[in-house]
Amino acid sequence: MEAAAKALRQSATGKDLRGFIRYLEEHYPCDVLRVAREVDPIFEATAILSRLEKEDKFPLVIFEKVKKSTIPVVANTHAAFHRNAMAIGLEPDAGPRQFAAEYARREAAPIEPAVVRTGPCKEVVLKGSEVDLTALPTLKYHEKDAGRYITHAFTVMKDPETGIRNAGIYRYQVFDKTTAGIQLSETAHGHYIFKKNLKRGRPTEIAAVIGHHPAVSLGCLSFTSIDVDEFSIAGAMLGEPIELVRCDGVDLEVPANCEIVLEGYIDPKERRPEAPFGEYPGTYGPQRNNPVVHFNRITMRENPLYQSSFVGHPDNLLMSGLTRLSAILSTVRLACPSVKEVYVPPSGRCRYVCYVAMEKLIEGDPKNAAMAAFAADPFLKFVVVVDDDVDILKDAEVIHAIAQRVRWYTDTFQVTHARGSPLDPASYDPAGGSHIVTKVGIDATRKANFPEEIRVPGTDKVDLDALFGVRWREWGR
Ligand SMILES: Cc1cc2nc3c(=O)[nH]c(=O)nc-3n(C[C@H](O)[C@H](O)[C@H](O)COP(=O)(O)O)c2cc1C
Ligand SMILES: [Mn+2]
Repeated sequence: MEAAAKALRQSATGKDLRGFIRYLEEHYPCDVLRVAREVDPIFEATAILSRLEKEDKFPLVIFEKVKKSTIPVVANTHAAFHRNAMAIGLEPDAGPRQFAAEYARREAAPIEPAVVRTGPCKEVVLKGSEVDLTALPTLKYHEKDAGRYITHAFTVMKDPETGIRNAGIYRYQVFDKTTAGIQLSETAHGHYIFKKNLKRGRPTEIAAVIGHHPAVSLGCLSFTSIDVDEFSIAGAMLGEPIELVRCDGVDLEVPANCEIVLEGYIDPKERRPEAPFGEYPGTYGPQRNNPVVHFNRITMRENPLYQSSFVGHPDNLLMSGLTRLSAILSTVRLACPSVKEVYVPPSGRCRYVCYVAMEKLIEGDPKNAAMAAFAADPFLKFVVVVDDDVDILKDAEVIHAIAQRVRWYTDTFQVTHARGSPLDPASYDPAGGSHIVTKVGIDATRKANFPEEIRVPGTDKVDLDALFGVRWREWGR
């Protein structure tokens, strides 16, 4: 019954980006704001988003007219938690726990994509001298960004060893009509695929896919093995097989119902300075000599939408945080069966910090759980393991457990020189974009002989309404 209701709710949200927007405008009109007047892609669009954020407002925003482009920009798709929940068939009032459970359920039942002959993303084909990245309404986001960026394209590649498809989101700095810089962090499969081709002296073919239903982006961000095609997980998130069409310029397949496809290849030899760029930690990612992509074909819908992600803001952070919980949990539970749940709190930018709640049945387990979390997710730097009566959605409860239950000398461990994110502002050489970091695990569970904690018998049985009527509820309002 519940599964059928979810499927029904989800199919109402559409199969593609425009379908999702139509659904929101019809049922949740407050969730969409349109800007009809012309906006400057250099800081003006992001100033509007940033101002909305200051006011604690996270609607999806459509910039209908961006200076020097005919294509509208769809921004902030993932910035509000409830839109992520709705995208995978949950009620808008679902919380992170329900999201994590539903995401894990779908991830465990992948739906293979289906190749079809053609689709909407092929309505317009641009090749040769018609290829022009500068005609896209790419934005300049933050003050010191090196240029205009494509931030919400999931890039398709194929592993040269296995032939298995890979999809991940990597930023592109637009250099000119046909070239762009790409940042393949050491945390991404895309980096390994590029390196495998590099060893063989071969270019890496890519297709950058822009604009799809948010369930597809959530699926592409699944923290899965390099041997799993993210499109099979994206299908599970969407509740139906992703229809793929073959590209004509590269040996790759892309979703038929996306908005824009950029086809090209990464030159194995060429490097060019890319960035600074305002990144997810809330600091600028440093300039690095990054690979260069040559684009030689663009296909799109007749009146395409361009999707942007506001990196360093909830639009980007939520997407990346929610999609890694299931992989961390399953790895940690493999190591320690009595682990109950995991969370990557927004206070850790949904990337660096992980809380693990467990029923401690065996001494020593908390440290194994922390090691397993580090093995699962290279972004993690601090893992805190607590007893399962601690609500790990609340930072204050976890800090309380650290304050009360940790003997630093025996209950923590550190691993130096481990692989982390090259954007980590506390890496060994943040200005040089080093991905080498130190990881710290903390066992904040109660230890043997922990003093008994105070409690008042009968608290749960007190009926405040019977005692005070509604008056007690007024306090603190
Ligand atoms: C909006 C957004 C931008 C991102 N930009 C990058 C990026 O430029 N480089 C990168 O390596 N990862 C980036 N990521 C993170 C990767 O997409 C993520 O780690 C993904 O799981 C990588 O997939 P892969 O391991 O299959 O390559 C970004 C994520 C989001 C949500
Ligand atoms: Mn992958």
